[in-house]
Amino acid sequence: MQLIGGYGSPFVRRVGITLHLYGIAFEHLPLSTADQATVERFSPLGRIPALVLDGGEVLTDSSAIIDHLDEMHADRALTPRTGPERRAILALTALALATGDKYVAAWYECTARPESHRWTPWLERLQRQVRQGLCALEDRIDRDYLYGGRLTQADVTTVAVLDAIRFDMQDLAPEGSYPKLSALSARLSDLPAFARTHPQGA
Ligand SMILES: N[C@@H](CCC(=O)N[C@@H](CS)C(=O)NCC(=O)O)C(=O)O
Repeated sequence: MQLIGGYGSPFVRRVGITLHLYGIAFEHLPLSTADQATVERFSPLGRIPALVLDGGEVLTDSSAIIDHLDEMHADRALTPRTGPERRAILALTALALATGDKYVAAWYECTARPESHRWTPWLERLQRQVRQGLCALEDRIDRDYLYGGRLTQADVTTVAVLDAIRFDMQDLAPEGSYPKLSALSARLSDLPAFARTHPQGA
């Protein structure tokens, strides 16, 4: 299996963490979206992540990839297959993913668009949405985790998003903000799955 994309992307990182936690061997190709021609060999729109399965089939989009990994490793799945727990964990994961989407959009707004073409009210809306997402997630921490006092995909995705924001756009989540999410990230950063995929080492 090959995972395409660098861990600076929270979407790639959540897949990398999940692969490590499930004990699945894989090769990591830390390509950036700037490596457009190479990424497009795997992913028609040039987006990351992509996962090349052992038979050569390629999956794109972190949620589709993780759904496949969950199906293969149902005994360890970080999202239960059915029931109210599944609904709650998917809802929290969706909240973290939406926060990640808004952070990535804000980051492109600041890095890809020439300064003369930036529309400040739009950038401010994106930044406000990132903060609102992080606040909502902070409020949901219960017994050290987002759901049920144990590690789930909601925690994996939230920590991938928070760490990426802190790595790239520190002013959206300065030191000392979101104390419960920060404690979760600090605790999980000791696990090899998180340490080996940190954006700092990407
Ligand atoms: N919903 C997608 C989002 C993936 C995504 O936004 N990837 C970014 C990098 S962080 C990307 O490929 N951007 C380039 C583009 O969309 O053209 C997922 O969960 O995988």
